[in-house]
Amino acid sequence: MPNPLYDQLFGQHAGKATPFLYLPDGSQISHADFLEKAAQIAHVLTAAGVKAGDRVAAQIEKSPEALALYAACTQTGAVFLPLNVAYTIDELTYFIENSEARLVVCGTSQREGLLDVVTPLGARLETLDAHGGGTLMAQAARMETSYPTVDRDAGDLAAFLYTSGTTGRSKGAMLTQGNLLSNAKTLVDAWQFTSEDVLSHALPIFHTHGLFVATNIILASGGAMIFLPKFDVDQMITQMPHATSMMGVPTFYTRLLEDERFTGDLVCHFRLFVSGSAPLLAETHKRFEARTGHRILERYGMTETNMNTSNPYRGERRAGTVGFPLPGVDVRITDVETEKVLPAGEVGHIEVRGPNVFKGYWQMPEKTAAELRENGFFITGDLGRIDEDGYLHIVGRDKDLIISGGYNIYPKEIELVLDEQPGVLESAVIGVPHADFGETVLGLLVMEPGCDIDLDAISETVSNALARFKHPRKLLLVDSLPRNTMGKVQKNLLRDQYKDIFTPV
Ligand code: MLC
Ligand code: AMP
Repeated sequence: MPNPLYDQLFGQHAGKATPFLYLPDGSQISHADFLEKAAQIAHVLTAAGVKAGDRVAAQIEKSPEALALYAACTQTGAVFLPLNVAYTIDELTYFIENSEARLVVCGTSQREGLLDVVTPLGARLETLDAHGGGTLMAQAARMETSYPTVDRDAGDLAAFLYTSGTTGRSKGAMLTQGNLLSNAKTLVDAWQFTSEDVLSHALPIFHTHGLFVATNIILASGGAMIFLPKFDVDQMITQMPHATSMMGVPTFYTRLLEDERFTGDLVCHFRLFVSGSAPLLAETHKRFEARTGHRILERYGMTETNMNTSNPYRGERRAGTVGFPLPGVDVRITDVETEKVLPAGEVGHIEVRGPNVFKGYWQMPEKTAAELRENGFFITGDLGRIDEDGYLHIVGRDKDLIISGGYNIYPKEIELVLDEQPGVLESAVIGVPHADFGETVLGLLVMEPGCDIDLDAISETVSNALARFKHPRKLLLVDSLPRNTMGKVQKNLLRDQYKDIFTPV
C-alpha cells in the first residue's frame, strides 16, 4: 500500500544494518534500528487516537527519538508540526490552539505549563527529553517493532511549519508529501548525494533547513549523519575528519573561520559545503575558499517552498548569488507595483512555482490568496534580479523581516508587545548588522509625554512573551520615529542611522 514519503525516505531502508546516525558519544544507530523505534512510536500515536491528517505538535530537543517521531508521523499519516525549542508557553499556546493538535510532545520541564493549554482542547500530552526519556518512549518500549504503514498520496499533508507574518500572527504553512519528496529527490540529484555521504548535522530539526533539506536528503540518498545536538565549534572540528559534507547557516561558516584549528587540511577530504537560510556575505565565501580551497554552495529556500534555487554542483558557484532555479522550479521577477514580469537585470519580487511550493496557510484562505497566485506562483516577499548569466541575486526584502543566525524574526510581533508597555507611546523594531548573527534586533521606543519608562521591566515582559532569539539586543529611547507622508515609519532611515550600533566602524 503506498505512502510515498514514508516508502521513499524511510521504508526503503527497512531491515538494513547500514549506519544512519553517528552520535557524539561514539555510538551509532542503523537504519533498521531507527525504523523499529519509529514503528514503536507509531503504535503509541495510534493508541493515543492519532489518525491520518491529525496534527502532532512537538517541542522537543534534538535527538534520534525526535527524528523517529517525524518518521512515525509519516508512517501513520499524521501531520508533523515541529516547534522551536526556544518558544515560550505563550507562543506555544497559539500554535497548539491554532493547529488543533491532537497530540503534543514536549520536554519534561514544559509539561506542567502545557497541561493547562492542552487539557481544555482535549489533546494528549506526552514527554520526550533530549536523551530519549519521558512518557513517549516509555510506552514505545512496550510496542511491536513493525507497524502497518498507512496509505497516503502525494497531495496529502505531511507537515505544518509555522512562519510569522508582517501582521504579527503566525501562519501554518501546509506542506504535502509531494512537496517534501520532490524537493528531496531534486536536491539529491543536484548536489550528488549518495549512500557514501556522511553529513555533519548541527542544525536544529524544527525548521526546513535541518529537517527537510539536510535530513530528507540523507534519507533519500541512503547516507548517514553525524547527528550533533547543536552547533558547537569544538564538536564540529572534532568530527569533521569523519564527514564528507556539511550544511549550515552563514553563522556556522563565520564561526568556523574564527577558529584557527579550522584548516584546509582538516576538510581536504570534504565533498560539499552548503549554506542557506540567510545571506552569505561574498566576503565569507571568499575567506572560506582561501582557507580551505572549497567554494561554498549557496542555495535559496523558504519554509513555504523548500528549496528554489541553487548554485551549481559542477560549474561556477558565484559568491553573492543563490544560483539557478532547481529542475522543475520556475523563478520569475515581477514589478512590485504593476506585477508585470520583468526582464533579466531588473529588480522586483521573486516569485516561484513548482512541485515544492506549499498548499497554503492553514485556515487562512485570504492570506493564502494574497501570496499564492492562481497560476501557482508564490510571491516570496524577497526582492531580486536575475543576471545575464541566469544567476539569481537576492537584493533585499519587501517584507519587514529580520534574519538572525538563520532564525526569522518579524518586527511586528515584538512591536505589539512593546507598544503595550506602560509609558510607551510607540515603538519600532529593526534589524541591524551583527558580526555573528548577520543581523540582530534593535528596539526603539518613544515615551508618552510626562511618563517614565522602566526598560528593565519591559525587557522582562518581553522575555516572558517571546523566545530568546527574538529579544531586542538593545532598547533605545528616541524622541520620535521618522514617518513618510502616508504616516508610515521609515525603517530604512532607522536602519541606516543605527547600522553601526553593534559593529562599530
Ligand atoms: C541563539 N540565540 C540567538 C540565536 N540563537 N539569538 C539570536 N539569533 C539566533 N539565531 C540566543 C541564545 O538563546 C543565547 O541567549 C544567545 O543568543 C547566544 O547564544 P549562542 O550560544 O551564541 O547561540 P547558539 O546556541 O550557538 O546558536 C546560534 C546558532 C543557532 C546560529 C548556532 O541559532 C542556529 O543553529 N541557527 C540555525 C537556524 C536555522 O536552522 N535556520 C533555518 C530556518 S529554515 P543568551 O540568553 O545566552 O544570551 C529557512 C529556510 C531555508 O530559513 O532557506 O533554509
Ligand atoms: P524561512 O521563512 O525561515 O523559511 O526563511 C526564508 C527566508 O530566508 C527567505 O524568504 C529569504 O529571505 C531568506 N533566505 C533563505 N536562503 C537565503 C539565501 N541563501 N540568501 C539570502 N536569504 C535567504
